[in-house]
Amino acid sequence: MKGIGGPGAARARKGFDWRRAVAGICLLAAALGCGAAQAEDGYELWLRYRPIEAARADGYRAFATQLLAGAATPTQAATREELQRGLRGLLGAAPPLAERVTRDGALVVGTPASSPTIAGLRLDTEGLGREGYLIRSVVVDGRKATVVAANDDAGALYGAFHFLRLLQTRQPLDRLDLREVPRLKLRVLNHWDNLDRHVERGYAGESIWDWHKLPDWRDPRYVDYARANASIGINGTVLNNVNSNALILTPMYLEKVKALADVFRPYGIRVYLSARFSAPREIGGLGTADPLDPRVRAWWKAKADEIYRHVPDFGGFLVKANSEGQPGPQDYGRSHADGANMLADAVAPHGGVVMWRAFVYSHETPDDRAKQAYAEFVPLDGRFRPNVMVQVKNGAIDFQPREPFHPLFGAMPKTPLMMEFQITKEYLGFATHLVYLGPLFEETLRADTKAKGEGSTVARVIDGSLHADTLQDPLTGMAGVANIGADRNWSGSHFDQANWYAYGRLAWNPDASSKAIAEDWVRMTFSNDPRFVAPAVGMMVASREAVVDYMTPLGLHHLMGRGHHYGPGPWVDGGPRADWTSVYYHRATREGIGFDRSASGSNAVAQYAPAVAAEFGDIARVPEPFLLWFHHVPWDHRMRSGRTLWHELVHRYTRGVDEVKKMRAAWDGLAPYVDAERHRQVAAFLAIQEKEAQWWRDASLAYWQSLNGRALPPGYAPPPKPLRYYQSLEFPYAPGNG
Ligand code: BDP
Repeated sequence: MKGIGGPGAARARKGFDWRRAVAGICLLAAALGCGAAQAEDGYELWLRYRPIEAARADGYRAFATQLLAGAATPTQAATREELQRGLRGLLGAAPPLAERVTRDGALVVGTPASSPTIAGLRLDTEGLGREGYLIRSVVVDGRKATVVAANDDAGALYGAFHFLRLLQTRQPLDRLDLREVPRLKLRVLNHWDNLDRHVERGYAGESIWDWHKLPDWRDPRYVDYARANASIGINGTVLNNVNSNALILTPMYLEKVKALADVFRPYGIRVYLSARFSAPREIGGLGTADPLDPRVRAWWKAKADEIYRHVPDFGGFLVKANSEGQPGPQDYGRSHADGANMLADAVAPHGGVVMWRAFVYSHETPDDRAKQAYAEFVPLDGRFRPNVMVQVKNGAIDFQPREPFHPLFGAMPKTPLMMEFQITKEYLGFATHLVYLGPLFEETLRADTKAKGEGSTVARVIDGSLHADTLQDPLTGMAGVANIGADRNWSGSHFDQANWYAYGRLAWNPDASSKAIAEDWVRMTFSNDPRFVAPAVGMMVASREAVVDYMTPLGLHHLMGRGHHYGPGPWVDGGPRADWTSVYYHRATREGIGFDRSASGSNAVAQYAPAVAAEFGDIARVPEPFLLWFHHVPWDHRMRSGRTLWHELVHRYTRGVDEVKKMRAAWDGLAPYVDAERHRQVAAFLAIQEKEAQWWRDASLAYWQSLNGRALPPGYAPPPKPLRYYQSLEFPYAPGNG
């Protein structure tokens, strides 16, 4: 590769015997089989610092002949340690530590305060903030060097991970001139982890937080968790489920929370908690949780003070209120703003924030569920304290394989809105389906709300730039519902690690390309061999459309099994509430299918900006992927392909299954480039995915046929079993259920 072995490399090769010596030791170790025995169980994630192939390694060593990096603070120490670990793994040895640049090829990492060399370079660090960084090829005292510079230790840590990524993905290191500043301030994971270690919608084993043994036993895994997050810029973590338990706020648990916060702090990660709104009653001995009651306000203030005594940099609260049976301010006739502001006032003196969720829909409201968050929150625009963010799911229903963007984006110009994505695949096949979520995240972020004309993307809503005139220097952020558990491979499957990774990278830069991110991840996690990279990225990029096709094509949604959401259940009806059934969402009859949200139906389209509403509300103009989301359509409706709607549905279900077959074949061909252990598990999971994709197709088609009485178009295999077979399947112990 151009650049790696430049003139500097040749010079460096002449001078330094330590590298040769180390290379020799490595070769010997490899010959003796050391290292080869290491299990590839996925634990190392994308921080898998395997030796760079010999032909290139020398070129890279020329850019790491010395390491200048301080260790005066815990973050600096963590940064230095990561660089040493990474370079040792990648190059066979960590470069010697130095105080001054005395050779070509030094790596200098730090801030003007931590490094006299960096101070002397007088780099333009203005505008980098606390977390941004520069990576640059420079000359120090006449010698070539690479500098990773920031204003603050946190920025230098992020820059160090980026530098390692350049090696991991085999990028050239000469003439570096990189400048990175995160676009969003809060980049947080939401763990839906309960105190009994059950993870709601978790498919990777039990919670990684071993509450029982904390605070005395701090599992070393917590450090690896922090490293992985820091490597992708995640700077916050909400430890407990939004369906919260007030016990987390009791002194015993706050000791445990403190222990975790202490582990994460060097990695720039703040801890947040989900607060149960009724805590003043449940653990505070008060008779009420009314947010306007002075005793309640005083209780939360004292509770916040207590938390900050344990965790001085506590991030703040996440709250699910008056949603799906959770307590909230409406229990006392107060608004969401009253509730959020009360908590915001309690944490404000300490610099804390409140992330108040907009995922609300009420038992009492008979209106289209898709409309309810907008109806409740838009009237409150401008009524929240500046340290409140309203956290909005990407779509108006619930993390479906495909949803149009949530109509709240663009509709609250005076309130900071935070994106909430679901990384765990509750509705996308749990851990066994290979579905790369990068394209889903990207599609939402790039969607144009048209709130202020063309180009008013969701990304610009959440980064604050769209509403800069009505919101000065607002909080900005993104939340991802974590897919992390105690499984050895963290995420339940090897490829689900990519969803955690992509989430972090997009939270850092919401305009990044999900395909480019997939490529980085593949190179770091598996192999840089081009014969592997292109097909693996191809599988990932195609996988999202495949799952939409075999589960919920053309805008269908919420058709999965009741409660656990595993497998197809388009026939689900009855039960406690209509909007927890499938028939509520698809409305299929003998004549047609789909939810009419146009002006002739629920008119949910009117919640979008006029230009978007006109498009979504017109059956002739609506993008076909959203057809049945917004319209009730006759089975004979003519699609853009020329097929009837019924034919098109059959075609898409079948295409989805075929795509999974292609993914399987592609993966089989990749065996030579992957260790057997990971290859085998991915292959087995793909086989499960194919079986389940087929099941989704067959069960769905059998059900639609029972309503429309139509045969399949010629050339399509009929479902092999009768509908009643698919309806008879039950999964009382499917994982992750509430
Ligand atoms: C739904 C989940 C449920 C969560 C809820 C939420 O099924 O387990 O509690 O969202 O986001 O997706 O609060």
